[in-house]
Amino acid sequence: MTQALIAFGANLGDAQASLKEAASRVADHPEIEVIAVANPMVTAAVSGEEDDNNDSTDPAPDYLNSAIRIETSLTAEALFQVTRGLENDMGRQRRQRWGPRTIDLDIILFGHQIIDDPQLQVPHRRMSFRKFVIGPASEIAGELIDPISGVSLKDLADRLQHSPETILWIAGHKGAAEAGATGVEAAEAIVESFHRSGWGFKIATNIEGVDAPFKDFRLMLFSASEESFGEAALRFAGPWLDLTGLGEMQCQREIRAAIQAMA
Ligand code: PH2
Ligand code: MG
Ligand code: MG
Repeated sequence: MTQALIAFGANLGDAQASLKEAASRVADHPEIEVIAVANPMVTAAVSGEEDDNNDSTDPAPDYLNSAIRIETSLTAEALFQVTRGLENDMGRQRRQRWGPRTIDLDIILFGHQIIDDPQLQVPHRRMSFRKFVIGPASEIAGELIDPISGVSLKDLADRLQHSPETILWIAGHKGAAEAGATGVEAAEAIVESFHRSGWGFKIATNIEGVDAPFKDFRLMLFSASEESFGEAALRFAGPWLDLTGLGEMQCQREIRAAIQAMA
C-alpha cells in the first residue's frame, strides 16, 4: 500500500458539490482508501496573467481547493488514470491551460516516488509555492515529506507564511560555465522587464554557487539550458520553480503565477 496525496479544486458550476462528488468517487474506488479530506478553502484564481481584474476580460471565478489523503494498492500510473477518468466523467473540458474547470485532480505526492513523465510529474512541480495546494495538504498530511526537497509539507506551509521579499534566481547553475552564459543573460533581461513594469519584488540573480542562506529568499527560480527538474530544489528547503527550457514570455508568466499563488 502506498500513501498518496491528491490536491483538487473547481471554479465552475457548484464547486462545493463538485468537490464532494469527487471525494466520494475517489472513496468508492475498490483499491483506494481515503484517510482524510481537507476543509475546502476559497482561493483567488491564479493565472499568470498580468492583471486579473483587467476590464477587457472577466476575472476568473474563485476556486474552491482541497486535498485528499489516501492509501492505495494502485500504481501511480493507474491512480493517474483514475483521476483522469473522474475528471472526464464529471464533465471537465480541456480548452485552455489553467482555464476554469469543473474539477481538477492532481497527484501531489505518491509515496516517496519521483516521477518525471510527460503526462505525470510527481511530486507536483508547482506545489511548493502554491498556497491553494500546500494549505489543504499540510492540514491533513503535514508530516509527509516532499522527496525532492526533503521538506515536510508543514515546513513548506510555514515558509509560505513567512517569506521575505527577495526572489533568488539561479540561472545556469548546472554546468555553470557553458549553460550559465545564456541562462544568466536571459534571466537578467526578464528581471529588467519586471522592474520596468513596476514589479514590487526584488530579484537577486547570479548568486555565486547555491549554498547561500536560502531562508532569506521568498522563492528560488532556477533555469539551465538542460533538463534539470529538481536539481537545485534538492539543495533548497523552500518554494522553488524550475524555468528550464522556457522562453522569455513563458518565464514571465510562470513567475507571475508563482507570486500570485504564494500571496
Ligand atoms: N489551478 C490551476 C491554475 N490556477 N488557481 C487556484 N486558485 N486554484 C487552483 O486549483 C488552480 C488555480 C491549474 O491547475
Ligand atoms: Mg491543477
Ligand atoms: Mg490537473
